[in-house]
Order: sequence, then structure tokens, then C-alpha cells
Amino acid sequence: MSSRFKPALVLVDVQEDFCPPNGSLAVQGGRDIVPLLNELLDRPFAIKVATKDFHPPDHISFASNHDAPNNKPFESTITIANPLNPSETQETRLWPDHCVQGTKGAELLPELNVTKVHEIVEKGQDTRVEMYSAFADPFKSPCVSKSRLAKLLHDAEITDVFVAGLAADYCVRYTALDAAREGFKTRVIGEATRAVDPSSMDSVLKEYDEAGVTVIEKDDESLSW
Ligand code: VGL
Ligand code: ZN
Repeated sequence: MSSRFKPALVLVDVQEDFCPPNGSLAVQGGRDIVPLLNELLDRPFAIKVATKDFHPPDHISFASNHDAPNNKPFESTITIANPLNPSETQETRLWPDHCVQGTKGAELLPELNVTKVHEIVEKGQDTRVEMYSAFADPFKSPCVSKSRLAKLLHDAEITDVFVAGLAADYCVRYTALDAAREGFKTRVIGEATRAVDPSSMDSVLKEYDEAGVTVIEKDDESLSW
């Protein structure tokens, strides 16, 4: 019934460490999406947010913080227990050190037009949990860390969330799924993302389908206002 439409743009983790040429966790083509992101930033979204993965040096997702032999970046996985409820566990992949607070790798790309960004939301600061989603860590009973993103979007009475950025199969994916769970009509702008493992995107698209998240192209009519 409601014809209200108040769109937000959420640009996920457009940071040096996720991009060539120097990123420790560089996603192929990560830098190539910036011209499109800047075009999107020129549009009158009610709120434009950039998120930053923002880890302490002792973060649990860094392979360097675990003992051999199960500490190979990109390869090893570990089981993390909910620090507030050890019976809830989560299997997660280990990474090279990345987006450490205060380092060059944590900075947003300088070619991104941040003057058009209204809010920068940091995430992943809790050393005890992985947090791909820009909303919250994956634990549910209870959730351990939340960012301020949900409150920001709800307070602005946002109806629709458009998601882009890095990486398509990790932080973009879980941010979009949580946005849908928060009740926003959620769309991912496909050309404005790049994946760590492009071959994993088929299963990501299935998850989107089940969650009601749509993947759109940049000239989709939902962006034609
Ligand atoms: C991300 C791996 C580890 C992402 C963050 O932004 O997609 N991926 N931390
Ligand atoms: Zn991270």
C-alpha cells in the first residue's frame, strides 16, 4: 500500500587492503568499480554510507594470530565459539592481516568521492568475532557486536537499501542479507562489486533468492529516479 520510497546507498569496504596493487587481501578488479561507485554517489540517495572493515591487530580472523599448521591465510578455517554462549559456534576462514586500524590498508580508496558520503560506519573492531556484515556479527543467541548501521538507516526512515562494494562473496553478501532481515527492500548492484572467489557466486545468488535480495544492473529501473 505504501508508495513511500526512501533509498540508501551502502558502499561496503572500498578499502586499500581489498584492492590491487598493494592490498593484502586484494580482490581482482577491486579498484575498477570506483568510477561506477562515484556515479552512484552523485545521485540523491537519502543517505550514503561507506563502511570500513576496521580490525585490531589481534583480530581472530587473521591467520597470523593462530598456531601452525592450521593457520594458512585463505586456506585454513577455524571454529569460533560465541564468547557469550560457547554452545553457538561458527566455522570461518582465515585471512592475511588486513584493514588494521590506523594502517594504510584500512583507508578508503583515495579516488572514491568521499565528499559525497554522509556517514562512515566502522565494523569488525571486536577481536573475538568475525563480522562480514556491516550490521552485526553472525551470532544470534545472542549477537555479540552490532555496528550503528541499522539504527542509522531506521532513524532516517529508509525503505530501500542499495548495496555495492567489496567483496561480493563476503562483506557485500552478508550486509545485503542482513539489510533484508532488517526489513529493507534490498538490491545489490552487480557491476559495482567484485568477488574473492567468483566461482562461489552461484550459491550466493541462491541465498539472495531465498532472502528476497535482488541483484540489479546499474541501469535498472529501480535506479532511474
Ligand atoms: C572481507 C574478508 C575479510 C570483505 C572482510 O570486506 O569482504 N572479506 N574481511
Ligand atoms: Zn576483515
